[in-house]
Amino acid sequence: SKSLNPGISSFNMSGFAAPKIDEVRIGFIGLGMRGPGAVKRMSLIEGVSIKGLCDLREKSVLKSKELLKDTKHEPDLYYGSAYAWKEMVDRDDIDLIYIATPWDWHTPMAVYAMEAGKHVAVEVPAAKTIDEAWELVETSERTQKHCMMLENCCYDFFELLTLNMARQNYFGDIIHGEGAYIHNLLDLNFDKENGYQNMWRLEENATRNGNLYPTHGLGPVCQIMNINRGDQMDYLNSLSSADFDMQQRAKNRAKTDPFFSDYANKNFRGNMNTTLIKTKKGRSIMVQHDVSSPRPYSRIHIISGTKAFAQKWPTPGKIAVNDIWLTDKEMSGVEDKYTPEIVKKVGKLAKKIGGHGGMDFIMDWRLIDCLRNGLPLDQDVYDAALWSAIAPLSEYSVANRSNSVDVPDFTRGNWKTNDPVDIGLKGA
Ligand code: A2G
Repeated sequence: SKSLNPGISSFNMSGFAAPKIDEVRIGFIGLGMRGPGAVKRMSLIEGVSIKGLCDLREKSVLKSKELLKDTKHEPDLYYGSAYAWKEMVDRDDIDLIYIATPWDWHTPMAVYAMEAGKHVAVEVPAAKTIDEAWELVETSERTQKHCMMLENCCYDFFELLTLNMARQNYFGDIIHGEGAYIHNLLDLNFDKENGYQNMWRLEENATRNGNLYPTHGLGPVCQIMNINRGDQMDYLNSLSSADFDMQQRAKNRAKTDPFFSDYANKNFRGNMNTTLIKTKKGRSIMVQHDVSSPRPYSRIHIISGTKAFAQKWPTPGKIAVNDIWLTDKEMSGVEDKYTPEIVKKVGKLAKKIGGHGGMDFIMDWRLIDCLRNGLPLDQDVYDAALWSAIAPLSEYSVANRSNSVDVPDFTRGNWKTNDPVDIGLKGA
């Protein structure tokens, strides 16, 4: 398999800067859960022109168009067939395709868009299989188009703060990190009216067993550890608990709704998945996934170094030095000293506009700022491929009594010399 054969990279997209784009012309595909918010946020950013809106459903397209009613944007609308998006992507007056469709469609749409000469911003996870992850890498390298995964958690306030602190050696050597996606989605995943179209997310949980959603927890930890840019993942082990909730819920629902009869007999993925990753430089990462237990939301975000320790959840985030938590006053001092420039610049506006407390806006703003100024994007195709690949690798380990699995090096050796991510820490 390709994952065991590192090969060579035809062109290194890490640090790649595309020619400046004065006005970034965007086409959106997928206007269900995530799309409309992105349309709204992008419409507020200078130097953006929204050219097209696409979804299977006319209703969704019209709803997003409505969000633009008092703005300068007059997008064309695409809907009604499963391939309406191709018509939009084939246009020659679009620079960026923004993809927020079900997971199955992420790679096919991203690849098609890069082939059609467009940069791509794609929701998490960018790929579902190792082959898809390689396809993204090979296509981005060959076409020299950006393929950014929209890992919004890399732009959250405490995550950016700890990244900036790590850069200035506050934590000393980073030894260990933890991330997670722990979010009770039981109701949402079983919601036929307001949930995911055709219950696609329930289907994912009913047919795959592992960490299906690793990127929210991993992204910020990987940036702090310079994964793909100074360090690299080596191997992982993954273990899942049994499912104590989802099949039972499917059985109950099936009593009154035949739609769920199929699901009543499916082997749902376990409530909790825990994956352990070893890096080439000897660090460890733990990443967890649970969307079906009655727990408060958490992405953990633990950074453990030789000099200091950080933990975001339960919020507010805390820092400890010499085994002792900083006081509120000391914490304000840290914030004064280490708040990154990008947060100073757009943090306040982001909080006002919102989107997971502001991080969604910082992400979209930064994407446009990089494209307009011809800067490398913070998340390149290797990050998209690697962070997404943890899902299929975890499935493989879970299916094999948690035995270790090698993690492919999508950079094919370039991790040793790639520069750390910029992300507007020093200026934006
Ligand atoms: O819940 C949150 O908004 C998730 N994002 C998003 O990825 C999706 O899973 C959604 C489900 O309703 C974060 O947690 C940052």
